[in-house]
Amino acid sequence: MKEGILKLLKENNDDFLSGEKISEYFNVSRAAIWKHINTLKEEGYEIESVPRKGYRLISSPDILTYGEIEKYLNTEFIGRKIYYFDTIDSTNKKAKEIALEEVEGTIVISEEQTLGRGRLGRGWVSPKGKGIWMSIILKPQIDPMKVAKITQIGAAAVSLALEDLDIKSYIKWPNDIVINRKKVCGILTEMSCELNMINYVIMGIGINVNLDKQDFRGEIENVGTSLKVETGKKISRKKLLGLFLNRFEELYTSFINKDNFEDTLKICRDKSILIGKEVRIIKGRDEKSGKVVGINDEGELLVDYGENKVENIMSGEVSVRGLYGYV
Ligand code: BTX
Repeated sequence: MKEGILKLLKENNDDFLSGEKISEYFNVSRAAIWKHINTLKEEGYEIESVPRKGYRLISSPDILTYGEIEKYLNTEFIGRKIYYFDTIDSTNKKAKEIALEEVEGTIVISEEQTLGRGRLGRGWVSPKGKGIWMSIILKPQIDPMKVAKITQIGAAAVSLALEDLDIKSYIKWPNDIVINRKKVCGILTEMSCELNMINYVIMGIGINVNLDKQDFRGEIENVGTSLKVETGKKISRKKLLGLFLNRFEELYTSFINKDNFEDTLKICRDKSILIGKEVRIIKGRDEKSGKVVGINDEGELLVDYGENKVENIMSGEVSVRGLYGYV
Protein backbone atom coordinates (compact mmCIF):
# COMPACT_ATOMS: atom_id res chain seq x y z
CA MET A 1 0.00 0.00 0.00
CA LYS A 2 2.93 2.31 0.70
CA GLU A 3 3.85 2.14 -3.01
CA GLY A 4 0.21 2.85 -3.88
CA ILE A 5 0.12 5.97 -1.73
CA LEU A 6 3.35 7.16 -3.30
CA LYS A 7 1.93 6.61 -6.76
CA LEU A 8 -1.17 8.66 -5.88
CA LEU A 9 0.96 11.49 -4.50
CA LYS A 10 3.11 11.47 -7.64
CA GLU A 11 0.07 11.48 -9.93
CA ASN A 12 -1.33 14.41 -7.98
CA ASN A 13 1.75 16.44 -8.90
CA ASP A 14 2.09 19.53 -6.75
CA ASP A 15 -1.41 19.50 -5.33
CA PHE A 16 -2.48 18.44 -1.89
CA LEU A 17 -4.25 15.12 -1.52
CA SER A 18 -6.43 14.79 1.56
CA GLY A 19 -5.84 12.00 4.05
CA GLU A 20 -9.54 11.27 3.81
CA LYS A 21 -9.40 10.72 0.05
CA ILE A 22 -6.41 8.42 0.37
CA SER A 23 -8.00 6.40 3.15
CA GLU A 24 -11.23 6.04 1.14
CA TYR A 25 -9.24 4.94 -1.89
CA PHE A 26 -7.50 2.16 0.01
CA ASN A 27 -10.38 1.55 2.41
CA VAL A 28 -8.20 1.85 5.51
CA SER A 29 -8.09 4.25 8.45
CA ARG A 30 -6.43 7.66 8.23
CA ALA A 31 -4.06 6.54 10.99
CA ALA A 32 -2.86 3.74 8.71
CA ILE A 33 -2.21 6.26 5.94
CA TRP A 34 -0.34 8.49 8.35
CA LYS A 35 1.90 5.56 9.30
CA HIS A 36 2.80 4.86 5.68
CA ILE A 37 3.47 8.54 5.06
CA ASN A 38 5.90 8.49 7.97
CA THR A 39 7.70 5.47 6.57
CA LEU A 40 8.01 7.25 3.22
CA LYS A 41 9.46 10.28 5.01
CA GLU A 42 11.99 8.02 6.72
CA GLU A 43 12.98 6.71 3.30
CA GLY A 44 13.80 10.26 2.24
CA TYR A 45 10.58 11.42 0.56
CA GLU A 46 9.88 15.02 1.40
CA ILE A 47 6.14 15.19 2.06
CA GLU A 48 4.38 18.27 3.29
CA SER A 49 1.35 17.69 5.51
CA VAL A 50 -1.05 20.52 6.22
CA PRO A 51 -4.12 20.15 8.45
CA ARG A 52 -7.39 20.11 6.48
CA LYS A 53 -5.49 20.10 3.18
CA GLY A 54 -3.66 16.81 3.29
CA TYR A 55 -0.37 15.63 1.86
CA ARG A 56 1.82 16.88 -0.94
CA LEU A 57 4.95 15.31 -2.37
CA ILE A 58 7.76 17.82 -2.59
CA SER A 59 10.71 15.69 -3.60
CA SER A 60 11.75 12.09 -4.01
CA PRO A 61 15.07 10.67 -2.81
CA ASP A 62 17.73 9.20 -5.09
CA ILE A 63 17.00 5.63 -4.07
CA LEU A 64 16.96 2.63 -6.38
CA THR A 65 13.47 1.23 -5.88
CA TYR A 66 11.31 0.25 -8.84
CA GLY A 67 9.02 3.19 -8.09
CA GLU A 68 11.93 5.59 -8.52
CA ILE A 69 13.56 4.15 -11.63
CA GLU A 70 10.38 3.24 -13.51
CA LYS A 71 10.11 6.59 -15.26
CA TYR A 72 13.59 6.18 -16.78
CA LEU A 73 13.04 2.64 -18.00
CA ASN A 74 12.01 1.67 -21.49
CA THR A 75 12.93 -1.99 -21.23
CA GLU A 76 10.67 -4.95 -21.80
CA PHE A 77 12.02 -7.32 -19.17
CA ILE A 78 15.33 -6.12 -17.73
CA GLY A 79 14.67 -4.43 -14.39
CA ARG A 80 10.91 -4.93 -14.46
CA LYS A 81 11.11 -6.80 -11.17
CA ILE A 82 13.40 -5.49 -8.48
CA TYR A 83 14.37 -6.92 -5.10
CA TYR A 84 15.45 -3.84 -3.18
CA PHE A 85 17.47 -3.93 0.03
CA ASP A 86 18.76 -1.28 2.35
CA THR A 87 21.68 -3.47 3.25
CA ILE A 88 22.81 -6.95 2.22
CA ASP A 89 26.01 -9.01 2.22
CA SER A 90 26.25 -9.39 -1.58
CA THR A 91 23.63 -8.89 -4.28
CA ASN A 92 25.27 -11.63 -6.37
CA LYS A 93 24.88 -14.07 -3.51
CA LYS A 94 21.21 -13.17 -3.06
CA ALA A 95 20.56 -13.34 -6.81
CA LYS A 96 22.01 -16.85 -6.92
CA GLU A 97 19.67 -17.94 -4.13
CA ILE A 98 16.55 -16.84 -5.99
CA ALA A 99 17.65 -17.26 -9.61
CA LEU A 100 15.98 -20.58 -10.36
CA GLU A 101 12.51 -19.34 -9.38
CA GLU A 102 12.80 -15.88 -10.84
CA VAL A 103 12.07 -14.60 -14.32
CA GLU A 104 14.86 -13.39 -16.55
CA GLY A 105 15.70 -9.73 -16.06
CA THR A 106 14.94 -9.66 -12.34
CA ILE A 107 17.34 -7.47 -10.41
CA VAL A 108 18.69 -7.58 -6.88
CA ILE A 109 19.85 -4.19 -5.73
CA SER A 110 21.05 -2.83 -2.41
CA GLU A 111 21.94 0.57 -1.03
CA GLU A 112 24.94 -1.04 0.66
CA GLN A 113 26.86 -4.31 0.58
CA THR A 114 28.71 -5.55 3.62
CA LEU A 115 30.53 -8.33 1.76
CA GLY A 116 30.55 -7.17 -1.85
CA ARG A 117 32.56 -9.53 -4.02
CA GLY A 118 34.95 -9.07 -6.90
CA ARG A 119 36.57 -11.69 -9.11
CA LEU A 120 38.91 -14.41 -7.88
CA GLY A 121 37.76 -14.07 -4.27
CA ARG A 122 38.51 -10.35 -4.05
CA GLY A 123 36.24 -7.85 -2.30
CA TRP A 124 34.21 -4.90 -3.55
CA VAL A 125 33.80 -1.76 -1.43
CA SER A 126 30.11 -0.76 -1.52
CA PRO A 127 29.25 2.12 0.84
CA LYS A 128 25.66 3.07 1.57
CA GLY A 129 23.65 5.18 -0.85
CA LYS A 130 26.66 6.15 -2.94
CA GLY A 131 26.82 3.60 -5.70
CA ILE A 132 24.83 1.21 -7.84
CA TRP A 133 25.37 -2.27 -6.42
CA MET A 134 23.21 -4.74 -8.27
CA SER A 135 22.90 -8.13 -9.91
CA ILE A 136 20.82 -9.07 -12.93
CA ILE A 137 19.41 -12.58 -13.30
CA LEU A 138 19.73 -13.81 -16.88
CA LYS A 139 18.70 -17.07 -18.50
CA PRO A 140 20.35 -17.10 -21.91
CA GLN A 141 19.93 -20.25 -23.96
CA ILE A 142 23.44 -20.16 -25.34
CA ASP A 143 26.58 -22.27 -25.21
CA PRO A 144 28.12 -21.79 -21.73
CA MET A 145 31.42 -21.01 -23.48
CA LYS A 146 29.86 -17.77 -24.72
CA VAL A 147 28.91 -16.42 -21.29
CA ALA A 148 32.07 -14.31 -21.02
CA LYS A 149 30.58 -12.19 -23.80
CA ILE A 150 27.79 -11.11 -21.45
CA THR A 151 30.36 -9.38 -19.24
CA GLN A 152 31.48 -7.40 -22.26
CA ILE A 153 27.89 -6.54 -23.14
CA GLY A 154 27.56 -5.22 -19.58
CA ALA A 155 30.75 -3.19 -19.86
CA ALA A 156 29.68 -1.73 -23.22
CA ALA A 157 26.26 -0.84 -21.77
CA VAL A 158 27.79 0.95 -18.76
CA SER A 159 30.07 2.91 -21.02
CA LEU A 160 27.15 3.93 -23.29
CA ALA A 161 25.01 4.93 -20.31
CA LEU A 162 27.84 7.15 -19.07
CA GLU A 163 28.10 8.65 -22.53
CA ASP A 164 24.35 9.41 -22.31
CA LEU A 165 25.30 11.56 -19.31
CA ASP A 166 28.20 13.13 -21.23
CA ILE A 167 30.79 11.27 -19.19
CA LYS A 168 33.66 9.79 -21.18
CA SER A 169 34.94 6.45 -19.98
CA TYR A 170 37.15 3.60 -21.15
CA ILE A 171 36.76 -0.15 -20.97
CA LYS A 172 39.54 -2.13 -19.39
CA TRP A 173 39.03 -5.60 -20.83
CA PRO A 174 37.21 -7.62 -19.76
CA ASN A 175 35.25 -6.24 -16.83
CA ASP A 176 36.21 -2.77 -15.65
CA ILE A 177 35.21 0.72 -16.66
CA VAL A 178 37.83 3.35 -16.05
CA ILE A 179 38.05 7.11 -16.00
CA ASN A 180 41.37 8.86 -15.63
CA ARG A 181 43.07 5.46 -15.38
CA LYS A 182 41.08 4.54 -12.30
CA LYS A 183 38.28 2.07 -11.84
CA VAL A 184 34.70 3.42 -11.60
CA CYS A 185 32.92 0.17 -12.27
CA GLY A 186 33.52 -3.56 -12.00
CA ILE A 187 31.53 -6.51 -13.29
CA LEU A 188 31.39 -10.00 -11.81
CA THR A 189 29.57 -12.58 -13.94
CA GLU A 190 28.81 -15.96 -12.43
CA MET A 191 26.86 -18.87 -13.86
CA SER A 192 25.25 -22.18 -13.04
CA CYS A 193 25.11 -24.74 -15.82
CA GLU A 194 24.80 -28.42 -16.55
CA LEU A 195 26.60 -29.90 -19.53
CA ASN A 196 25.57 -27.57 -22.32
CA MET A 197 22.61 -26.00 -20.60
CA ILE A 198 22.73 -22.78 -18.63
CA ASN A 199 20.49 -22.65 -15.57
CA TYR A 200 21.21 -18.99 -14.96
CA VAL A 201 23.81 -16.27 -15.26
CA ILE A 202 24.22 -13.59 -12.62
CA MET A 203 25.78 -10.39 -13.84
CA GLY A 204 26.84 -8.30 -10.86
CA ILE A 205 27.73 -4.68 -11.45
CA GLY A 206 29.19 -2.15 -9.09
CA ILE A 207 29.29 1.49 -10.20
CA ASN A 208 31.00 4.06 -8.00
CA VAL A 209 28.59 6.94 -8.51
CA ASN A 210 28.73 9.41 -5.63
CA LEU A 211 31.57 8.03 -3.53
CA ASP A 212 33.84 10.68 -2.06
CA LYS A 213 37.62 10.69 -2.14
CA GLN A 214 37.80 9.44 1.42
CA ASP A 215 35.78 6.34 0.49
CA PHE A 216 38.84 5.12 -1.42
CA ARG A 217 41.15 4.00 1.33
CA GLY A 218 43.82 1.35 1.73
CA GLU A 219 44.37 -0.88 -1.28
CA ILE A 220 41.88 1.01 -3.46
CA GLU A 221 43.19 4.51 -2.74
CA ASN A 222 45.07 4.74 -6.02
CA VAL A 223 42.98 2.27 -7.98
CA GLY A 224 39.40 3.44 -7.63
CA THR A 225 37.49 6.60 -8.38
CA SER A 226 33.87 7.71 -8.68
CA LEU A 227 31.80 9.69 -11.13
CA LYS A 228 31.40 12.40 -8.50
CA VAL A 229 35.15 12.64 -7.87
CA GLU A 230 35.86 12.81 -11.61
CA THR A 231 33.11 15.20 -12.68
CA GLY A 232 32.86 17.26 -9.49
CA LYS A 233 29.09 16.76 -9.57
CA LYS A 234 26.65 14.54 -7.75
CA ILE A 235 25.06 12.20 -10.30
CA SER A 236 21.49 10.87 -10.16
CA ARG A 237 21.89 7.17 -9.44
CA LYS A 238 18.33 6.34 -10.46
CA LYS A 239 18.70 8.02 -13.84
CA LEU A 240 22.03 6.31 -14.51
CA LEU A 241 20.56 2.97 -13.51
CA GLY A 242 17.64 3.45 -15.90
CA LEU A 243 19.97 4.46 -18.73
CA PHE A 244 22.19 1.46 -18.12
CA LEU A 245 19.31 -1.04 -18.05
CA ASN A 246 17.95 0.36 -21.32
CA ARG A 247 21.35 0.13 -23.00
CA PHE A 248 21.96 -3.34 -21.62
CA GLU A 249 18.65 -4.79 -22.79
CA GLU A 250 19.25 -3.48 -26.30
CA LEU A 251 22.71 -5.07 -26.66
CA TYR A 252 21.76 -8.23 -24.79
CA THR A 253 18.60 -9.04 -26.77
CA SER A 254 20.40 -8.34 -30.02
CA PHE A 255 23.11 -10.83 -28.97
CA ILE A 256 20.66 -13.52 -27.81
CA ASN A 257 18.04 -13.18 -30.55
CA LYS A 258 20.15 -12.17 -33.52
CA ASP A 259 23.57 -13.51 -32.52
CA ASN A 260 24.80 -9.94 -32.89
CA PHE A 261 27.95 -9.45 -30.86
CA GLU A 262 29.46 -7.00 -33.36
CA ASP A 263 27.79 -3.93 -31.84
CA THR A 264 29.25 -4.76 -28.43
CA LEU A 265 32.66 -5.54 -29.94
CA LYS A 266 32.77 -2.22 -31.71
CA ILE A 267 32.12 -0.36 -28.45
CA CYS A 268 34.66 -2.48 -26.54
CA ARG A 269 37.30 -1.85 -29.19
CA ASP A 270 36.56 1.86 -29.63
CA LYS A 271 36.63 2.46 -25.89
CA SER A 272 39.43 0.06 -25.03
CA ILE A 273 42.09 1.48 -22.75
CA LEU A 274 44.36 -1.51 -23.30
CA ILE A 275 44.78 -1.69 -27.07
CA GLY A 276 48.27 -0.49 -27.98
CA LYS A 277 49.52 -0.70 -24.39
CA GLU A 278 52.25 -2.78 -22.77
CA VAL A 279 50.65 -4.88 -20.05
CA ARG A 280 51.31 -7.67 -17.60
CA ILE A 281 49.10 -10.75 -17.88
CA ILE A 282 48.82 -12.41 -14.50
CA LYS A 283 47.56 -15.97 -14.16
CA GLY A 284 48.00 -17.33 -10.66
CA ARG A 285 51.75 -17.10 -9.97
CA ASP A 286 52.54 -16.78 -13.65
CA GLU A 287 53.20 -13.31 -15.05
CA LYS A 288 54.09 -12.33 -18.61
CA SER A 289 54.49 -8.95 -20.28
CA GLY A 290 53.35 -8.13 -23.76
CA LYS A 291 51.60 -5.60 -25.95
CA VAL A 292 47.84 -5.63 -26.46
CA VAL A 293 47.21 -5.59 -30.19
CA GLY A 294 43.45 -5.98 -30.26
CA ILE A 295 40.29 -7.83 -29.33
CA ASN A 296 39.25 -10.65 -31.68
CA ASP A 297 35.72 -11.42 -32.90
CA GLU A 298 35.20 -13.77 -29.97
CA GLY A 299 35.95 -10.95 -27.54
CA GLU A 300 39.33 -12.39 -26.55
CA LEU A 301 42.27 -10.13 -25.85
CA LEU A 302 45.14 -10.40 -28.35
CA VAL A 303 48.53 -10.01 -26.72
CA ASP A 304 51.81 -9.93 -28.60
CA TYR A 305 54.65 -11.34 -26.52
CA GLY A 306 57.29 -10.40 -29.07
CA GLU A 307 58.61 -12.15 -32.16
CA ASN A 308 55.04 -12.00 -33.44
CA LYS A 309 53.88 -14.56 -30.93
CA VAL A 310 50.29 -13.42 -30.44
CA GLU A 311 48.15 -15.16 -27.86
CA ASN A 312 44.34 -15.05 -27.53
CA ILE A 313 43.44 -14.54 -23.91
CA MET A 314 40.07 -15.57 -22.52
CA SER A 315 38.77 -13.57 -19.62
CA GLY A 316 38.43 -16.47 -17.14
CA GLU A 317 41.31 -16.53 -14.74
CA VAL A 318 43.59 -13.71 -15.75
CA SER A 319 44.21 -10.24 -14.42
CA VAL A 320 45.58 -7.56 -16.70
CA ARG A 321 47.69 -4.78 -15.26
CA GLY A 322 49.67 -1.87 -16.63
CA LEU A 323 53.45 -2.19 -16.42
CA TYR A 324 53.61 0.14 -13.43
CA GLY A 325 50.15 0.05 -11.91
CA TYR A 326 46.49 -0.65 -12.49
CA VAL A 327 46.49 0.49 -16.16
P1 BTX B 1 37.73 -7.33 -9.59
O1 BTX B 1 38.20 -8.58 -8.97
O2 BTX B 1 38.11 -7.04 -11.00
O3 BTX B 1 38.10 -6.09 -8.71
C1 BTX B 1 38.21 -6.18 -7.31
C2 BTX B 1 39.35 -5.30 -6.88
O4 BTX B 1 39.02 -3.94 -7.15
C3 BTX B 1 39.61 -5.37 -5.38
O5 BTX B 1 40.58 -6.33 -5.07
C4 BTX B 1 40.10 -3.94 -5.06
O6 BTX B 1 41.46 -3.80 -5.34
C5 BTX B 1 39.36 -3.10 -6.07
N1 BTX B 1 38.12 -2.52 -5.52
C6 BTX B 1 37.33 -2.94 -4.52
N2 BTX B 1 36.26 -2.17 -4.36
C7 BTX B 1 36.36 -1.19 -5.30
C8 BTX B 1 35.57 -0.08 -5.65
N3 BTX B 1 34.39 0.22 -5.06
N4 BTX B 1 36.02 0.71 -6.65
C9 BTX B 1 37.17 0.46 -7.31
N5 BTX B 1 37.95 -0.58 -7.03
C10 BTX B 1 37.57 -1.41 -6.03
C11 BTX B 1 35.33 -6.48 -10.07
O7 BTX B 1 36.15 -7.43 -9.50
C12 BTX B 1 33.88 -6.94 -9.96
C13 BTX B 1 33.14 -6.21 -8.90
C14 BTX B 1 31.68 -6.53 -8.91
C15 BTX B 1 30.94 -5.85 -7.80
C16 BTX B 1 29.46 -6.05 -7.91
S1 BTX B 1 28.58 -5.01 -6.86
C17 BTX B 1 27.13 -5.89 -7.07
C18 BTX B 1 27.50 -7.35 -7.19
N6 BTX B 1 27.49 -8.02 -5.92
C19 BTX B 1 28.72 -8.42 -5.54
O8 BTX B 1 28.99 -9.00 -4.46
N7 BTX B 1 29.60 -8.08 -6.49
C20 BTX B 1 28.96 -7.46 -7.61
